[in-house]
Amino acid sequence: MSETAIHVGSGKVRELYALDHDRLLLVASDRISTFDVVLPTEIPDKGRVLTGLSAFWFARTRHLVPNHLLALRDDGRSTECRRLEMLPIECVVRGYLSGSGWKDYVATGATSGHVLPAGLAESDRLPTPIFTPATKAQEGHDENIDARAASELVGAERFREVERVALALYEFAAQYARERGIVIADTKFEFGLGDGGELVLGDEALTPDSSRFWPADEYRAGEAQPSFDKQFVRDYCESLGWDKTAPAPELPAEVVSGTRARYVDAFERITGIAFDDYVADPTAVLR
Ligand code: Q0N
Repeated sequence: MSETAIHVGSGKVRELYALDHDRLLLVASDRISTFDVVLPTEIPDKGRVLTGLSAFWFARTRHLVPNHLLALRDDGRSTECRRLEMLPIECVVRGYLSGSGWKDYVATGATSGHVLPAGLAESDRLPTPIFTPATKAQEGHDENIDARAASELVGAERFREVERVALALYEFAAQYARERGIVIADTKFEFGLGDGGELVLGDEALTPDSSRFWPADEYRAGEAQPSFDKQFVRDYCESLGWDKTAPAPELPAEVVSGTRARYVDAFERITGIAFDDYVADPTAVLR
């Protein structure tokens, strides 16, 4: 007799199911997106790598904030989690100037209301990490918002709390990953509230899908950085002259295997656990 999981939501690469009144099941697929389009070709074990990495961080950041993780399923890609009341903002922390933060800076000298020093270059490390919240767009791109707009959405006191906690999580993880050869340039957290109104970290956290991971040994300020995980995929798609609108091209076997190897490498570098050991027993990341 197995329980019935009711499908309640889809992301580009993940599915969400309700297990009961209090619990959800978050399932990470092997789908991959680039330039905001999901590719027709899957990357074997990508969902397991992201699930294991996220659970590793949840287990190691409990001292900073409670999180929604209840258990990992034996498949290594499914996380049982506490059902939360999610906050209506994306909690982004940037340690480096890239993506929309860089675009905002070029246009205005600021991002999410943080006025930055003049003369910064693309991919520069920021003087100190900054909290740059964004709206949760139903479709299209999230929009960066300032502290006032975010405070209107979650309340001023809750805003100060998520800013403090998100910065603490980023600083902990960025230092940990940097010592293992990976720059976490920026990352997005999603928080919710538990039954007692307490702040709880949800979603997946500190994975290459929710963050920019850069190989530290190739880091050079002043230009766009190669993505740790998706660079082969992007380079291949660019080489075809694909116009970045759906449908995306199929990936050849060597791009698939090279990309899978990058995900597994990121997992093993950060966790210090052999990926095969995780597959044999997902609880290995929780100890
Ligand atoms: C929730 N999302 C956005 C999967 C990812 N613990 C939770 N409690 C209540 N709601 C959510 C969570 C979590 N995590 C998070 N939507 C609902 C990300 N989803 C989108 C759909 O695919």
